[in-house]
Amino acid sequence: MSAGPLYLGFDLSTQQLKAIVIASDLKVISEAKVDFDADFAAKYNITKGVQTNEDEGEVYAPIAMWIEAMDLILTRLKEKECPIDKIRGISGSGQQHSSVYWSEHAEATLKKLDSGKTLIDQLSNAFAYEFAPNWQDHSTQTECDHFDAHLGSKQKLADATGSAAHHRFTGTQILRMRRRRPEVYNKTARISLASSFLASVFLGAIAPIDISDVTGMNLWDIAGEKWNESLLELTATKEGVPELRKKLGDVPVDGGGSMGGISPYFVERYGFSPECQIAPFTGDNPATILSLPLRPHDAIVSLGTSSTFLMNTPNYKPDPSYHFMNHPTTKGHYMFMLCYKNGGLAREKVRDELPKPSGPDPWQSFNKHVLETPPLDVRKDGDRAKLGLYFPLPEIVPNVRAGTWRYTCDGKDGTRLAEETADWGAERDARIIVESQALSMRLRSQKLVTKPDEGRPNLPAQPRRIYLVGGGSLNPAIARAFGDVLGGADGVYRLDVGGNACALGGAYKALWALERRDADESFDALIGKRWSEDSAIQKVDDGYREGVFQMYGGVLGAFEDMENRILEVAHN
Ligand code: XUL
Repeated sequence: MSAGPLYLGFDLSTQQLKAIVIASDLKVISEAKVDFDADFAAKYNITKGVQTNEDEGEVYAPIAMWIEAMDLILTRLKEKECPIDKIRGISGSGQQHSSVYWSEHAEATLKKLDSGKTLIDQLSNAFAYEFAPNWQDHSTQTECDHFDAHLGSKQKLADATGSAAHHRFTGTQILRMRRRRPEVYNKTARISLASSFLASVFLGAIAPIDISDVTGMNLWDIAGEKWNESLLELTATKEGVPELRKKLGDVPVDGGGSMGGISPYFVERYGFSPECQIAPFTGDNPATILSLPLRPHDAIVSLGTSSTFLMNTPNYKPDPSYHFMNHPTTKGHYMFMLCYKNGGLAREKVRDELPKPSGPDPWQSFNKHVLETPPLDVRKDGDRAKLGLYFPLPEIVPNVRAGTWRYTCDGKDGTRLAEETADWGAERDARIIVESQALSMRLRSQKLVTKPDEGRPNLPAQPRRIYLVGGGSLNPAIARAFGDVLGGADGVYRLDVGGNACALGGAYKALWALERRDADESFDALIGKRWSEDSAIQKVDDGYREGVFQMYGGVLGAFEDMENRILEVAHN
């Protein structure tokens, strides 16, 4: 066993509560999880961790289930003989945007928890509402319209808060709560996010909302580092602002340090040391970028059923179609996030149009066509470049209805864009769909990247490293095409930190929060020194290729024009 203190990270996601314990040298010591459907489906009447009210578009989780899960996961860690007494710090993550409405009894109840009883037996009077709206909730269209209009435009809302209005963002959810369930809103003494809710129970007091997770609310003025007064007025009415401020509390700008010692409940019941400190918990996407020492201009591309693009950047250039959030540990840096609905399923649809391969790998023919088709299907000088959008599901980035569109343009400079009405065949679609997914990411991140300072002064602006995660990261043809389009001065890597990236990011955050020399020692510097690259990442592509990268640059404007033309006729 590694000597020295241990750190515990949690992740309260939609379907599970996970825990991971690491040593100071980042070795994983113990893991446990509670799976809401497997452990509690019948008791809490949930499917995939949530209940739904389809008539109103509401999706929510029972808070009692989360609380039961907390005792259960600690019991499981204990059963696995995790040395709980050596844990010196706890942090973690929660699904973003989800909100918890505490009652006036919450503070007092959290403070005097009796270790002879379970949490659920004691916390039943601590909530004004028994459910937490989930990030999949889409009941807030009216509230989104009000948020988008309130500062003048979607762009102005994004400028101020990092994002345009989204159904799941907590400000719109709180506004709806006040209008739809005024008795709940009036009874609410404090509002937590999923992350600060979890932290509160461990702290035995209501924990402040985290500086990164607060930027998933449409209420936080990022530049001013304070609640946006005008948006508070929209949410609570002018007279209601002081009351709403009390409910939301103050937000410390430092994501590190300790918020206080662990509640005696956990010391007495599970054997934690009274020295164990609670560090700020954050959102699950911010925690993902803490599961490795992600340096400025590094990007993570998650290729799952949907796709996500995350980047650590010092540049703040908001736009209604994506998100900027405060970086969870580094002041002045941001997490740039693109969330696409169409990813792996769209690629599979194209794959299934091709003749079924004879071998065991269902991707064999798809990959062959991705690799054998030249970039943009330009085979010789004068050939037109092929571009497309392949959305079996309505997309958010950009906001268009489901559909497939194919276009061509001049292969050199992107001029003479024209819609292609004929189908050019699934063989070509294989390359074009992967390129188009990467081109969309390049288009939206192009203003954020800078020339890499890797001793190669002639390199154009691009991400430093690209880390691929999720199912698609196992596919070498997809890695190659993403490298062709996005570059990556230091290459494309497959990142495998196990199935527990957010909890691991939480554990690393606890370590950094409590072991940093001073507030200036950055997360990536501290974790970078202890991180063993070899066990977590594997280089899968060289990334930047001279000539090819520039070729995609030549059609980026045409790709944007294509999206705009499609948006004119097919806006969601
Ligand atoms: C991000 C979002 C989801 C949840 C998942 O904006 O809503 O990624 O954080 O738990």
